Amino acid sequence: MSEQNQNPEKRKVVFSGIQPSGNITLGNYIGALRNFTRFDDADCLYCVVDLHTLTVRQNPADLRKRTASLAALYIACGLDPEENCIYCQSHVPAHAELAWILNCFTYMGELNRMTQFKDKSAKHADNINAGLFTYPVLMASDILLYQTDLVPVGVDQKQHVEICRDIAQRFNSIYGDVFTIPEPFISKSGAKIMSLQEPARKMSKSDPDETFIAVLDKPEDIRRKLKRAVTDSDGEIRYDPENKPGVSNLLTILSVLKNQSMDDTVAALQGLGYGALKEAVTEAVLAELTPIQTRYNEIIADKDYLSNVLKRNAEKAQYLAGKTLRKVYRKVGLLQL
Ligand code: AQP
Repeated sequence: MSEQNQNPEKRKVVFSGIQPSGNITLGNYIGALRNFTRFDDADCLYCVVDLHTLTVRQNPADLRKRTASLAALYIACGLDPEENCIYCQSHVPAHAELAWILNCFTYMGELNRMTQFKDKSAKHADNINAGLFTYPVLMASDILLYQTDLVPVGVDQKQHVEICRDIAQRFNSIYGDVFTIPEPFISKSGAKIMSLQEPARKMSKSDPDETFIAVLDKPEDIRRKLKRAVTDSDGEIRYDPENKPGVSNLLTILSVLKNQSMDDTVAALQGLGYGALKEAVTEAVLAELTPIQTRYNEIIADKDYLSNVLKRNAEKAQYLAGKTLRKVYRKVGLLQL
């Protein structure tokens, strides 16, 4: 265990990031973003991980737009940028610099086991680049630069937090207590929201539009997509992810957004049909997203405000990251002037 982990006085550090690789989905929101506001007593850093998106070809103008949009969305979801360090990954060069060092402490065999690499290689068979393969190392440096204790993520990112821990432990075992060993923070329900069209698959922002609800979708689009969500033919409202993935996914969304147990959620719908379930989910989604969209529209309209927030917080992140990076450089033997 590292020094930092053993010090009970130290305020906890929370770090997480989301890629601006598409429209932020209800899955990203429930699995990650919604949990970001839960750490009142910690020092929180929330990064727009734009470098990660380059593992897949991006349209440059769209990427710039989506990066600013995601930063605005962080704020609109309730993260006060005075209290939380909201910044872009590419504005803090230490992320890429530490990633190089950590690449030299990560084994090909470990990276080969990453399920996201396998999934994304299948999805982008024409562009299986080295960045896609070493993605978890960049993610490890994102986390380790800030001596992070907790990483709120959806369940699909658990394996990446685990490899980050392995890399940190390996480095610490050679050089002493350099990195805090982070823990994933994964909520019990909603850690994997499924596609509306193929409920056996995760909802993903880079999938076709009809498969997900975007946090910034118009109400009429939300209604339409939920109306068309795939269910099943037995007609019974019951939570059974294996046999009834579509209905169970809708129930999960409803129970999380209403802060209600699954039993209470199912009980409230007894005797009703799937139409009523979809209507209840639609109302819950609109109630959650409408105020976020209103705040988002205000924030995104004020370009100066957003760029000031990003600039100020990038400086703060650069300072914090620089401390860890210098220590790492010193430990591995790079000459410092
Ligand atoms: N369907 C989901 N349910 C719950 N949580 C989810 N997350 C992603 N999808 C779901 C969580 O959202 C955060 C964002 O992660 P990311 O942008 O770094 O990449 P990702 O996990 O690959 O998310 P996507 O939406 O599937 O993006 P693309 O399509 O670009 O790959 C993470 O905490 C993730 O767990």
